[in-house]
Amino acid sequence: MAAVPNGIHNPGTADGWHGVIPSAEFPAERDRYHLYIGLFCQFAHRANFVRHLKGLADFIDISIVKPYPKSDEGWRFPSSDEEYSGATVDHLFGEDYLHKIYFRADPEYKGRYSVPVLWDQKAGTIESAELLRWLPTAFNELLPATLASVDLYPSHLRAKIDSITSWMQDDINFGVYKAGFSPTQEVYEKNVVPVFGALNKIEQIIAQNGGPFVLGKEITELDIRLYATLIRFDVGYAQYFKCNLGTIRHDYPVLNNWLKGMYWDVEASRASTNFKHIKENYTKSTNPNAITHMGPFPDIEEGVERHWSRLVVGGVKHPAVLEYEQTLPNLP
Ligand SMILES: N[C@@H](CCC(=O)N[C@@H](CS)C(=O)NCC(=O)O)C(=O)O
Repeated sequence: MAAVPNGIHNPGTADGWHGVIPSAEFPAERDRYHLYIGLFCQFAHRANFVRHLKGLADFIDISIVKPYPKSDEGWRFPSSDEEYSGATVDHLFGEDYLHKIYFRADPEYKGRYSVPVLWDQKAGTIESAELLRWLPTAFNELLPATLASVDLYPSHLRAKIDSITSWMQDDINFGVYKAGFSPTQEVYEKNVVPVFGALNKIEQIIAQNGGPFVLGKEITELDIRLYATLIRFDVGYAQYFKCNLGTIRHDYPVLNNWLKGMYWDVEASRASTNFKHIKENYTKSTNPNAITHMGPFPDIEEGVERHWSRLVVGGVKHPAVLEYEQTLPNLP
């Protein structure tokens, strides 16, 4: 196997890989890269969403781990594409565990075996927490103009995107995990509050911008980050992460309309969403009797309101939530 270039990853450590496409080491090429994901994972979802939105499915093939079981050895591939609907065998190497892909890149690797992984068939792996920042433009030189021009981080919206990202990541995207993995009652009660403070704030921002996207008429990376978390909210996090001071469908009319619009109107959303994988991930890997909740029904509601001004802005009125919401900055 080729040596991993300096600065991309330090072999024998727990560090991730930090390659970027396109670059001298990693040029944009059809069929060179392979994406490993789990359909349950909101971070992997971002990459798969971009893959569909930007028409990259023809350029980057995909393998999908099963949502459970999860042991110290990490995620598993099914033994056939029929074993668990939506999950696939490892199309590249036929491995049984995802960690074996990491060890192919670095036999002494000491870190986590997480999805997503973008495997470079020529040089090693690239796995990057920054995928959402560069994947949307990575293959632009090979794409038709209609797809190349879809810009999720346009210069005129960057100040707003950066401002919202600074708290949305902590309070919503990672916030649900902080609440869900709280070790004590006190920590849980502290951690669950910012999730809803930030949802209250986003509810207002979308209403101000008039939809259908967070910042108005243009879809941006904010919509992808927020979608990957909120499509899991009522069906997953509200139950197993105890994020239930409210639900999207009951307490957030604007966010719910945004979510429905994303799901029903943006094809890349539906193509990348699998509710069974989302619900069975935590319940079947951590819950003692592995019982998965049936509800809520339906997974996502229908009927997108096209007249955004008809929506009444909602929010969770818990005093601690309202107090936290006041600390979040207004849009620049
Ligand atoms: N570096 C990744 C981390 C993604 C991540 O945390 N994935 C979770 C599933 S949602 C995972 O695979 N965890 C396995 C583990 O940590 O052992 C990213 O942010 O893109």
